[in-house]
Amino acid sequence: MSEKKPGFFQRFFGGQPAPSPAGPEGLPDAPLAPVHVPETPEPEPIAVVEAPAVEEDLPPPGPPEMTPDYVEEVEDQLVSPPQAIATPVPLASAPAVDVPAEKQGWFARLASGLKRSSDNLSTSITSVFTKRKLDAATLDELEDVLVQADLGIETAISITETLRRDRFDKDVSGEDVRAVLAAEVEKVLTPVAQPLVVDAAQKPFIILMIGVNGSGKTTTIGKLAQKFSREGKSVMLAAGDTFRAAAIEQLQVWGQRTNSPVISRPAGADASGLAFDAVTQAKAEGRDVLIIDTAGRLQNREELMDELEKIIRVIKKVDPSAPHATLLTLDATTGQNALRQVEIFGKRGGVTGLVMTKLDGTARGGILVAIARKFGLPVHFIGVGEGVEDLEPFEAGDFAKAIAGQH
Ligand SMILES: Nc1nc2c(ncn2[C@@H]2O[C@H](COP(=O)(O)OP(=O)(O)OP(=O)(O)O)[C@@H](O)[C@H]2O)c(=O)[nH]1
Ligand SMILES: [Mg+2]
Repeated sequence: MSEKKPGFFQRFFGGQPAPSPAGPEGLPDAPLAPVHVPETPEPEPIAVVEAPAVEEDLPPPGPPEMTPDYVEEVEDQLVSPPQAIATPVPLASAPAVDVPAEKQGWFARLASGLKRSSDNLSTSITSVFTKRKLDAATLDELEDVLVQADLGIETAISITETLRRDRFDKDVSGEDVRAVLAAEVEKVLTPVAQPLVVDAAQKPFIILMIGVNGSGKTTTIGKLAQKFSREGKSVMLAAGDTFRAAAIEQLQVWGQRTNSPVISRPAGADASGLAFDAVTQAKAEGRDVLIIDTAGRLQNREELMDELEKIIRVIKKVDPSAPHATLLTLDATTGQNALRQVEIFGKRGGVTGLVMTKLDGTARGGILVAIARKFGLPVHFIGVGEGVEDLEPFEAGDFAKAIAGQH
């Protein structure tokens, strides 16, 4: 927490996202041996179709017209799992997990990541409060600034009302306002800052990762696998984004980096079937944690949300208490649309907790406050970079200070 090494700090301090170590497919550019994807014995006569080309920023196409039989069979004959299960990627040649040479103190990293959010706020606050007594016009201006920072109207009003009550007609400095802002943000975030508790009684503890395209699901899975492995838990990953071969390979790379076996099927296979296989196998092997990746889907694509419900239904057939955590990844750069994502994924996917990614270098970090206030869902982690170490448990006080610019 307290060590602070300037090199890494410098990377973030400009408020820009760190230079991407990612390759064209968003894969970490680590010195990895090429991933060998073994021939996978087909458990069922599953038709494998060519995964259609998907634009990076568009939602993947609807579920391939295939394998309904498989899932129907799964739902009907739950007593007998598929005869053969996809083979995990061999781990013998997996390289050691890389740890960044420079690791900066967490608060400094968060503060520098949120610098664009806090700078915007600070500049606006300073310009509103230079040489002015607190009057109604100033409070209105401040309210606009806070709303533009995505904090949400309720939080904006609550901050201006506190100032109106305590400081009306008095000299107020930008620093005073930042202190009230930090206190209010901390008050909103404290109830949602909850750690992800892995219940050891659940073997495996099943985590389903969901969210819109590119929100950081697969990367967060890699980071979580690293964290759990470090804690001595045995982790298995499931490549439930079966739409794209690249998505499966991306998870396999994370599996190698974290020494976690990855259950996969060829691209185009049914995601529910894969989830079924993975839960069955993780149970059979007595794994502590199973993390299931899913394809990115926009919340307004009905058929894709239907598919998500189907995945959950099939997981429940193997373990009615699962998924034990359904984590929604939210891209902090998205802004207001994140509110819709939480609402719809919450209803359709039964979200139990949030992970906000890409808080490094966004000017829109304030949205987390609006989300916390509106939904009250636990926020477990925040991501501040693409590396395996760039995931931290969410701390309300740190976040509040960082966004208010109280370094
Ligand atoms: N700067 C930064 N980049 C991140 C963070 N988390 C993920 N990324 C990057 O965001 C991009 C998308 O991440 P993925 O993990 O592939 O996202 P996804 O949700 O799995 O994407 P789809 O599978 O396409 O839906 C990659 O280039 C990641 O390296 C973060 O916390 N900070
Ligand atoms: Mg992905």
